[in-house]
Parts: sequence; structure tokens; C-alpha cells
Amino acid sequence: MAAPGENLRINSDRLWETLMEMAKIGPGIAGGNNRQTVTDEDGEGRHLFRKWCEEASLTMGVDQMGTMFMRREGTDPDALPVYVGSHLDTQPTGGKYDGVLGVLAGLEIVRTLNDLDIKTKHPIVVTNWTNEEGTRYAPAMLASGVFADMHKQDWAYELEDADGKKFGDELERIGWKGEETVGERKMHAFFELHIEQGPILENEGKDIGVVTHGQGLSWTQITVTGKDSHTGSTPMPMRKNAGLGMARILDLVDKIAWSQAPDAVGAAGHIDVFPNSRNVIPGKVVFTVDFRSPNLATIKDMEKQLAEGAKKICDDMGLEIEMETVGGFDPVTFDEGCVTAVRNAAERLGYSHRDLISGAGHDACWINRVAPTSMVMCPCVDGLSHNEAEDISQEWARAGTDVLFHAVVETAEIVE
Ligand code: HGY
Ligand code: MN
Ligand code: MN
Repeated sequence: MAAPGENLRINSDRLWETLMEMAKIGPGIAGGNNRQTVTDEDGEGRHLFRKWCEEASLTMGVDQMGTMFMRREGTDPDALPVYVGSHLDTQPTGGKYDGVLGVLAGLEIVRTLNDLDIKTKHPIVVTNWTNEEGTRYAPAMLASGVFADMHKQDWAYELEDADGKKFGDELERIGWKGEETVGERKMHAFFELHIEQGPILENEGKDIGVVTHGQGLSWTQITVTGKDSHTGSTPMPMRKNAGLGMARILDLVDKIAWSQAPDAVGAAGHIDVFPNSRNVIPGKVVFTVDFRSPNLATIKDMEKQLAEGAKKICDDMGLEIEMETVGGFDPVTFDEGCVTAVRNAAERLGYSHRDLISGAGHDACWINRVAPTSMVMCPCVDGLSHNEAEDISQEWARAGTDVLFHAVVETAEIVE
């Protein structure tokens, strides 16, 4: 006799069509997406998601950070809901699946439960967290961070983008500043499906990553100030080249990460040069160093080496330096019960799987602080992400969503 829900499978074609529909909103320039947080495109994507959810008879709640909570009732209205979701915002040169797969997989789970008229004791809430990417407004995982009381909402509202537009104003402008107090919702559990954004699962031929831990992250914004002057007529000994200072610091960042290999990575993805003119020696550069490791001590050691080394580089070159922490979270250990639910689901469904440490940050990393949480991962082609060429197979999407489905339904408890 099959256990309740043992034979549940999603409608993989419907999920795929839904992913392709969402991918039409905020198209990139090379086949991916540019649907950055609280832009008009983000607003358009939210409206489409809301439409689909209302067609699936879900009721919507929106909190004051714009996070969307789409609720399917359970038989016990007092039972804490099982939350399932991720994020719809993308990088400026993002892919079609980063975050989006996790949100639309949650919708597909509800659609399938509706098709089969299956009831669960606990309500199920499909969630779209605002500003997971942290590109337009640092830090990453902003709304889930406010939800977990790691950031203050007023501070988040005052964050400015490169054009000086404030997050709170932009959220209001696109019409998605909700009423709910952030963090008031209590969760029975939270599950997030995400593409791996790395090469391990594909290289090992595994369908599923059972995510037991997440790397910690450290973002240090560095401002190096020299003196802008003529690239032709300024003698070399007179130059105060902030750009050269940055180059030497970035070489130091690379060396620090390699010195801690294989449990550390480091780079700078955000770089602004002033005045950024071909015949002017840069007088100022602003860039963000991104260090990650599964070990907190390693992260702290890398931060220390950076602070000491970067200051010495600038002192030797007669440059000014300021360093500011603009994001970060400690390494994460996900809830054992939720991890086991994911692993058992993969076993039951016969999908190949392996335990995995998430290399990227996710909303689940913050929500894990306030509710039992775990993640499911599926492979992506060449491990590529944060690139418009990001790609997955429909089979990988199916496998990940089926496993998510079983973990969610087991936790939400089917009612016969
Ligand atoms: O930065 C991260 O790891 C995530 O993709 N926002
Ligand atoms: Mn993501
Ligand atoms: Mn991302």
C-alpha cells in the first residue's frame, strides 16, 4: 500500500511553459533576463505571478518589504503554514532560472494539489522574497534579512541605487509596498528549490542536491582615493593612481582566496572608476570584495588579511583607503528534519542525489534563523549562473520540483 502522496508527480510541461512565460518579462540582451528588484519589469513579473496564483485560488498577502505570500488553505486553519519559494528578481545579466525556478515550482506544487483535490493539514504558502540578488540595492537577500530581523526596515528603505533612487520609494512607485508587518508570519517550515549555480551535480551526474549547509558571505566595499590627472603629461613619479591601487588589491584578494583553497573563494564583481575617462588617471575607485567560505574562521581570516594588506598597498602608494562592510552572513547549517525530508523524497522518487553545501547565498539562509528550513538543488549546465546563458534541462526542473513537492507535502501532512 503506497504511503499518502507516494506517487505524486508534478506536471512538468506546465512548469516548463510557466518558466518560459515568466522569462518573457524583463528580457536580457542575450537570451536571459534583466528583471532587477523594484523596477517596472519586477512589477510586471509580480503581476503575472499574482494572476497565476489567483487562478490557482490562492489568497495573497504582501508585507512592507514587498514580499508576496500566496496561501493555499489547509484543513487546520490554526496549523502553521509550510512556506515554499525563492525570488523573481534577477541579476542585470541574469538567467531564466535563478530564483524563478523556486517560486514557480511552489506554484506548480499547488496547481498539482488542486488538480488532484488533495488536502493538507497545514496551509501551504508560495513565497516571492523581494530583492534577493542585492545588485541594485546591497545587500543580497534584503527582504528575507529584514524578515529574520537581521536588517532594520527603515535602513532598507533608505538604501540608494546608482542613480540615487531609494529602495522604499521604488517599492512604493511600482505599487508593491504591502501592509503586513515584516516578520510577523510564523512558519512550520520553509523549503527552497534552487539551481546549484556551480558544477558539482552535473559533473557527478546527480539529479538532486540535498543541501545540508550554506557558505557564509562577506562583502567589503572599498574606496581608494588618489588624484585624477592627465595620463599623458603627468610624470610617473607624480602619479596617485587609484586604479593601480585597486588592481594591486584585487590581486591580493585572489591570492588570499587561493591561500585558503579549496574552502574559500574571492573576487570583486562591482567596480566603479572615477572619472572613467580614457585620458585621466583614476582619482577614485569604489569596488566590493566578495569573500565566501563554509568556515566562519576562514572568512574572518580573509577579512583580516584584506584589511591589513589593502592598507599597506595604499600607504606605500600614497593613496587614501576606506573600507565598509556592506553585506554578509555566517555559514548556515540547515534543519536536520527538513534536510531528511528532502533526502527521503529523493530516495523515494529514485533520483540520484548527494549532500551539498550551497556556494551561493539564498533567502533560505536567513529564514533558517526563524524557521526549520532546507533547500533542494538541481544541476545547471556547466555550473553557469549569473550569466544570461544560464541553462537547465526540463528533466532537472522536474526532478527538483518533484523532490520539493514530496518534502513540502510530507511536512504539510496530507489529509485522507
Ligand atoms: O550572492 C549570492 O550568492 C546570491 O546569488 N544573491
Ligand atoms: Mn538566487
Ligand atoms: Mn542570484
